[in-house]
Amino acid sequence: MGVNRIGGETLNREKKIDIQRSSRNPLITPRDVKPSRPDWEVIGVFNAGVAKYRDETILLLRVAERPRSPDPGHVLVPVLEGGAGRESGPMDAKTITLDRRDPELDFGDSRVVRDRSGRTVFLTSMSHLRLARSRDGERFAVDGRPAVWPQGRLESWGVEDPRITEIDGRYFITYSAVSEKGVAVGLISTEDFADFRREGLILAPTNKDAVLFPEKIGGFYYMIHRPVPEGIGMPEIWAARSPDLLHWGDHRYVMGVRKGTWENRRIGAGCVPIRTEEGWLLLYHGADDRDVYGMGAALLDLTDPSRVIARLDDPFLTPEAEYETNGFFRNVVFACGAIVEGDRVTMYYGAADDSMARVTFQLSPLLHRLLSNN
Ligand code: MAN
Repeated sequence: MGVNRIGGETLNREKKIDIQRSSRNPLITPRDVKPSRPDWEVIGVFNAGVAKYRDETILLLRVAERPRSPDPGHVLVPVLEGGAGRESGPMDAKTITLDRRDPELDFGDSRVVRDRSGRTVFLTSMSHLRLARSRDGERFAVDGRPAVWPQGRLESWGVEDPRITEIDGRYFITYSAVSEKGVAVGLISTEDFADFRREGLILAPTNKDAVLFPEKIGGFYYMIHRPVPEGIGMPEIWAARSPDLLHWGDHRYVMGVRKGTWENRRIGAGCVPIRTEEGWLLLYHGADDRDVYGMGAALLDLTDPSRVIARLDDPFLTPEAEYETNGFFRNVVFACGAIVEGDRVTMYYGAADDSMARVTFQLSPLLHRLLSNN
């Protein structure tokens, strides 16, 4: 594991973090992805996990699909069904038809269907995970078929938002397992992105945005996760540790939303923490009460990652480009992974719950900003 240095320059408050959007953005759009069934359409390809495998950049894409609807007055909701109580094994796809005029239902959020009390009763799409590969990190070939398909009744609404952490030569994928029972965190591992081994659910609902650290700290594996408390508390960032990647405990509160700011509604981990000499750099997402999602940065203690050393006041990336401000769910930049080579970070992110894009930037100015208290 390489250690990233911030170099010998003096701390400079004004040092600009120069964020370069790729001129090829958006890199992957729904048109580039073949639906998993002929009667379904792909409506989003976003929030991909990222890894370097051999000489290729791998994206594990979240592909959201729904049954094609001939009639705009009806919403066709995809769900998977299996035998009663079945926790694993193949599931059959089923379509539920909902009437847009149904007074009991609220279709105001493109992502979900809510009942009158505000509870989510369906998702409008179902996600699976699909591989895309690239040699230059910009031009991707997307597989024709799913790599990870939802399995068992606790994934009957789909699998979403994977993060990939390489630990000792094996890739561990944390993801959201979504069903009517809630959103839980699942773990899958692979050595070669061909065979995927299911390790089971590691956190019960409601929890999302879990990322594993790439190495053990003080003899334990560490994870950042994001419980979604109901009633008391907010969706904020926590840490936990484990002796074996499967059993997690010693949960600690790490950092929270900030009133009156771009991140007053929710925050959650984005990319796999990046080890630097100054601490673990956590690139995370935040959203305000208008659901505008940006990317922020914090520095966590190297030996106790539940301790925050520094945190930027402002997001370093906000939705500005057309493909970020317009899409299936507008005004979203949401990163699940990055590749770090020396001082250069290439961060891949979902834009507007619609397509994949990337930015590049240098680590050192970001660390300077963090360490000079913004
Ligand atoms: C939220 C959004 C959706 C996602 C559901 C379930 O509504 O993040 O994109 O499908 O949660 O995880």
